[in-house]
Amino acid sequence: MSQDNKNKAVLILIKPDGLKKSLTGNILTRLSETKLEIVAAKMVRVSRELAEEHYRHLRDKPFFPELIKYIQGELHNRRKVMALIYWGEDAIRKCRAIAGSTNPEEAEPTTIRGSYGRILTTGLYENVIHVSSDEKEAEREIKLWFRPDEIIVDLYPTKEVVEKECKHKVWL
Ligand code: IDP
Ligand code: MG
Repeated sequence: MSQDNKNKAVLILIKPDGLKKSLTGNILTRLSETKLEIVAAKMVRVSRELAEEHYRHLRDKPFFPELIKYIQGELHNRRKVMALIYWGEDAIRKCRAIAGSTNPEEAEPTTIRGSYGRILTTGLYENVIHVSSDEKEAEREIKLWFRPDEIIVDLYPTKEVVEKECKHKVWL
C-alpha cells in the first residue's frame, strides 16, 4: 500500500439487523461526524464463502455457525448487508470510536452499538455494524468485498488482466 493511504481506509458493513431496524440513515449520519469520505458503497447478498472468509479469525468460536447465519441475514429474513468504504485520516480509529465496543452491553450508550445493539438469548452479539479492526484487516476485508473498479480512489496496487470468456450480465 502506498504510504499516503496508511490507516486511511476502513470497511463498514451495516449488518442485517441494522437494515431490518431501518437504521441505515441514522448510522450514516453518525459516521458523517468523522468527516471521512465515502469512496465505495453497495448492497451485497452475502454468500456462505464470503461470510466464512470475512469472519475466518473466529472460526473456532462456539458462536461461529450462528455468526455466519447472522451476517448472511438468516436471523432477520433480510439476506443482504450494505458495504461501504470510508477514507481519510485515522479512519479506523474514528469509525470504531463511533461504533462502540463489540459487546453492545459494554458499549457506551452514545455509540451506534450501545444505542442499537443487543445480545441474543443464544449469546450472540447483534451489534448492527461491522468496522475493520486494524489496517491489515481493513486491507484484507476491502479486497474481499470490493473489486478495484468499485472504489473511486486507488487504495492498493492493481494490475490489468484481459479475461477471456468471462460471462457477466449487461443491460438489454
Ligand atoms: P468486532 O466486530 O468488534 O471487530 P470481532 O471480535 O471481530 O469484533 O467479532 C466479530 C463479530 O462476532 C462481532 O461484531 C459480534 O457480532 C460477534 N461476536 C464477537 N465476539 C463475540 C462473543 O464473545 N459472543 C458473541 N458474539 C460475538
Ligand atoms: Mg473484527
